[in-house]
Amino acid sequence: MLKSCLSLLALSLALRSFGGEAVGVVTMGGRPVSNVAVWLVGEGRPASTKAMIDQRDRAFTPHVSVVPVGTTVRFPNSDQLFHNVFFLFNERTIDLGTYPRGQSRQYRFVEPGIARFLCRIHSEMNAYLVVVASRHYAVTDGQGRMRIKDVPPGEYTLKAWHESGATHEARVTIGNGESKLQIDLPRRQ
Ligand SMILES: [Cu+2]
Repeated sequence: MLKSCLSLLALSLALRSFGGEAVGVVTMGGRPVSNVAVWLVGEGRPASTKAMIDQRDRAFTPHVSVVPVGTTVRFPNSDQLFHNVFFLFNERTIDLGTYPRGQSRQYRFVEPGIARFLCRIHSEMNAYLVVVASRHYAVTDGQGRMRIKDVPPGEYTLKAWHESGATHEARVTIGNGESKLQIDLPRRQ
């Protein structure tokens, strides 16, 4: 028992030292900016997962999210009123319908692209989903900070996207431990 515990501990330490971490602050025109999608394209295949965009207080939450190709996204309605969910994705328009609190719809994204979500009832509601061929991604927080954990050391193409249309692309090297990345997006009006 003790022996297997020790070997588990050794394994977890080995795994920890193997992984790199990409950290940084994304700026736009020199100022930290939130809701920027950041991802690393390398050799690892995307691992599909499950995600959710909630409809709450007349807003889609989160406003910006990133998912790997193959991911199924749920769209529950948590408000006391009807919402509609439709989105534009790779030049297609897909309408998931209009439904009340407690109901949900879902959709599986099988190709990379950027989906823009809207509600036909509340014109102020909008959100973005960035579907990427990557398993290493993040969205910047309110201070523009991002952190991508468990990245195998190696060469990657770093990509970033902001809803203003600003993008960034660069080759980066991720080492063991923390690798600091610097991204300054061009300011768009
Ligand atoms: Cu709505």
